[in-house]
Amino acid sequence: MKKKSVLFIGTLLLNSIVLAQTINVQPQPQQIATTGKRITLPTTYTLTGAEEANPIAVSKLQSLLSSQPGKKGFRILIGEKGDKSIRAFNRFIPTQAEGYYLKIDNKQLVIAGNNERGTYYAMQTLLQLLKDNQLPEIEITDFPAIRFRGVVEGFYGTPWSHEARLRQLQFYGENKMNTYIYGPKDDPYHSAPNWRLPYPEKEAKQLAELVQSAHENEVDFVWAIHPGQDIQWNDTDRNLLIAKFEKMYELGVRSFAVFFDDISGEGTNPDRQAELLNYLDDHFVKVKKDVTPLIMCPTEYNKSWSNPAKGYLTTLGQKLNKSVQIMWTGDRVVSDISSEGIAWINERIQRPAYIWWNFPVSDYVRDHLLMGAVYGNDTQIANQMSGFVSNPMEHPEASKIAIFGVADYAWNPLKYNPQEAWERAIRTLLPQDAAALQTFANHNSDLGNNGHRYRREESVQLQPLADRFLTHYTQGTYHTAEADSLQKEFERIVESADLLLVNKENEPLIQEMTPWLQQFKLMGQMGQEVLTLAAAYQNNDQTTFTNKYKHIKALQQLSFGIDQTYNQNPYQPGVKVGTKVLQPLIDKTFSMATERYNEKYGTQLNATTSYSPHKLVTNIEQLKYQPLQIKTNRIMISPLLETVKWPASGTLTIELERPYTGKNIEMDLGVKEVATWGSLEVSPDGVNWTLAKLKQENNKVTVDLQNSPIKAVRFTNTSNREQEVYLRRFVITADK
Ligand code: 14T
Repeated sequence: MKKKSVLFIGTLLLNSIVLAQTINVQPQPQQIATTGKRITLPTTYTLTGAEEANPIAVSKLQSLLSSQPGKKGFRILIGEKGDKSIRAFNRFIPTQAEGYYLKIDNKQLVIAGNNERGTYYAMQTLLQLLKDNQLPEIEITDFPAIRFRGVVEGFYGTPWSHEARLRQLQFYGENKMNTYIYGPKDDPYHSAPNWRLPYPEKEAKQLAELVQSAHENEVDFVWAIHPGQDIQWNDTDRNLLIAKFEKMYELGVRSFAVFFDDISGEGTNPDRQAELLNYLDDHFVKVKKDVTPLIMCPTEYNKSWSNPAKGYLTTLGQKLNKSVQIMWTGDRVVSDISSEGIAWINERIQRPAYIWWNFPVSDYVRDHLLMGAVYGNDTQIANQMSGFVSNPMEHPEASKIAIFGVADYAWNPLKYNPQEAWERAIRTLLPQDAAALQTFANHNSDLGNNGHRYRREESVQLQPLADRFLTHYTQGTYHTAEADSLQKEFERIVESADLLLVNKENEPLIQEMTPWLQQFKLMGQMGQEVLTLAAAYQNNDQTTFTNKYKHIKALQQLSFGIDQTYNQNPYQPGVKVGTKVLQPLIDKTFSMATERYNEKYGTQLNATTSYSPHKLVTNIEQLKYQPLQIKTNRIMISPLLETVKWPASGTLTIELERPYTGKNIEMDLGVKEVATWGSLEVSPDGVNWTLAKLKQENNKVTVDLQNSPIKAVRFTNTSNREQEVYLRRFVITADK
């Protein structure tokens, strides 16, 4: 008997502990009050309001309840403000659109929305609260701090697949995001010149399906058009635009956006842009009645690109109908939103900005995965923005860590905690292997050097230890205790990579991550072996040193192989992991240990860690980190999206590992008559140089190498002034 009661008290205690831990609503509600008690979902109940309430919410509710409603028992009330069913609770319903009131006690369940979407969000909260057929006794008053929250598929690169988009829309609904802006830069029917054409049948059908799915998840599907690159400010193009909108309307689209970003020329004129948008607003949006307010992305969409003297933004602010939303990425293309920054833009556009946050988009650092926390945006400025949408990576599942954070931030910024949201996101995405995913994400969040100079924290907990170890090691002391702690992390990395590689909980996520997981595992192994190598040197153990050295060289080759095989886009090809703390730690330790060994034993082991056989050498800052790609008999420089400011006497050299039989060189700098200011030279040995004879047709330069031996190629601006060019193509073709 006695035993039993102890057990009983034990269970009770456990229950309340479990309960305290499990009330975790995403995004975090504004107000939440619990008694600590739990109730079991009853089998006999009455249901009031189902006919009037949001049908999507009602059907979600019904799928929870096993039996049909009866005439007595537990009371369930559902409805929107003003409905008879929930009249008694009217005064508890928040006044904000999409807000809701949710009450659960042992007699009743009240699901009351400020509007239909509010009721739906109350249902999403209810679904999260339900665990093992039990609900907490709870009262929640909740509403979003920011009116529009979501995602803009606005990146360059492979657009998301149809299936991926369907999974996204469900995820947005679950996380109380109400907006998906469709604007993939590489959809030809979104941008120039095909924006004028209707979608082909297959694409149209899929878009209609997305619109339907968005509706079922209470997400506004916003279809964006990007006509600025070639639009003519005449009736023809205006009518073509309206006709395209009509087509999209027929597919079910009820929300529209017009993007004027990343264009040049006539399309950038703010008076014309405002005229067109107002025309669309007056003759399309207002006529249709069921179309939501227009959204526009301006050409000057960030402060660093704005030119106050020319008044582009103030013109939009004055001329654009007040109902049109204006997007903004902050002080720079990629930047976090500050209080001063948002005040600056709002004053110019005379309305609260609609924030386009360029995170976790990785189209300018495509070799990295950005899996870190969402942080950096001011948490006190919700009332100064009309919307907050995230531009994600081309990897839809991997982007969900950040999207989850954005959902939490945009719903309730005052309660937002970056680290907690990040951990909850990881647990939600991969409950069984959350620890492994967290290890991976922890070491894969920074972007590395990049043109936008946007950086993120990475390996935060490990960094002090890594720094200490390196400082001591540089001074000549190998701290065994420090090395042991580092070893533990490398072990954890190898284990995490293996667990994730075979994980079956979320296959689309694992599939996206696989090349990076393989690289992560190799990095973990390399870390372990490098520490052992350094220890072997300390112990004067030459045999172990030599063995580990060989193994590390092999791991470096394998890693280089992955980098050259997967994710071979033309911009930042390859697969990089742990670039902020771990890889530098491994590389520096390896170099120092090997140099010391060479010195002590008179050997000539290669202490460098550059795995590429060929090298790019330049005195032009912008090009220093441009990767080289090697494909069979071709060596090429990755092209750049933005212009290159090539200074006078700026030189770019490609040094080959050894002399090859030269076939030809192709170069496209996006300009004509390159020979008037630049010279291309070739060298058979890296010492003696001869001027190459250029053949140029339009922007394309070619050099016939006529099978001459070739060890290096360089291009120099020999004029006395800066040249503005594009680096579109630079390829050396050579045999053996
Ligand atoms: F519309 C804008 F708000 C915007 O951010 N446009 C693009 C966007 O599609 C892209 O994903 C993002 C990140 O790369 O930045 C903008 O694209 C750029 C930015 C540049 F600085 C394209 C070229 C650039 F040189």
